[in-house]
Amino acid sequence: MADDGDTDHGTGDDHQVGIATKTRAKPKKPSQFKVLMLNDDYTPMEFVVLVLKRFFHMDLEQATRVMLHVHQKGVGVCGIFPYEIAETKVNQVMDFARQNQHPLQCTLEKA
Ligand code: TYC
Repeated sequence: MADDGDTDHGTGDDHQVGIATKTRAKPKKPSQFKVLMLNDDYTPMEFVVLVLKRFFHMDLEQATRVMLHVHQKGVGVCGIFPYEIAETKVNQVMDFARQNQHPLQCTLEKA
C-alpha cells in the first residue's frame, strides 16, 4: 500500500503535514432551531397527536396539550434541536403527513 501521507503512527518523524486547524478562543455552541407545527383546518387532531408522540417522543398528555395549543394559537413549538436534527424532524413529519394525505405543515426557525 502506498503511503506518503504523514499520519504519524510513531515513526519518530514529527514534522506536521495535514490540515491546518484553528482553535476558537470562544467555542460556539451549535445553533439551535425550533421545530414549529402549524395549524390547518383539515388535519385530524388525532393525527397531530400521533405525530408528536412518534417523532417528538411526547406522551399522550403532552402531545394533546401541544396539539390544542397549535389548534388555538395557529403555531406551536414541538422541540428545539441542532440544525440537522431539526431539519430531519421537519422532513419526517412532512413525509408522514403527505403519505397520509394530510396538509399538516411543519417548519424551522432559529431559536
Ligand atoms: N385544526 C385541526 C382540526 O380542527 C387540528 C390541528 C391541530 C391541525 C394542530 C394541525 O398542527 C395542527 N382538525
